[in-house]
Amino acid sequence: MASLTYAAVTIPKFSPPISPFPKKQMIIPAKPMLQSVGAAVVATATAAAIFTGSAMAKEVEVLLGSDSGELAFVPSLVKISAGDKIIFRNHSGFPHNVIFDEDEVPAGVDAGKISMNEEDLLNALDETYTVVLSVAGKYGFYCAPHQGAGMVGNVEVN
Ligand SMILES: [Cu+2]
Repeated sequence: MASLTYAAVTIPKFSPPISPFPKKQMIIPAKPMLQSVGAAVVATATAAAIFTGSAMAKEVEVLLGSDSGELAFVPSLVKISAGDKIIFRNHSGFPHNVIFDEDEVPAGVDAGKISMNEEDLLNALDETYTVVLSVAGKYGFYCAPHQGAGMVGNVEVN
């Protein structure tokens, strides 16, 4: 009995903890940079190129699920400029995910590279998925679990 108890206690130590939200690593805090635009621009040419790129990019937030619990992206149409960041934020009615339709992306864009994996789901309130779209054109995306319920959206990148 003692050895069984010992084994039961120690076994979990052999399992490395699995991060449930590996995509979170993709989120880069840009706001502090925005506040130091002036300083960045007068810095070295290399640094200025990097910082102005970040500072000029906009962030647009899209809620997954409406305030009233509707299965929808809010807003469902997003208009941005190339290089802007879209932050999809889990809001209600989850789990959700964000899949760009391979038939509704500009030529040359790999929908898989800008989408979550179909099996990945945002399960917690305010969990986010962030994507930067750098190619102009029209994009269509959907939530895999709720596509049939009309949870779809569009992006226009200029
Ligand atoms: Cu959904």
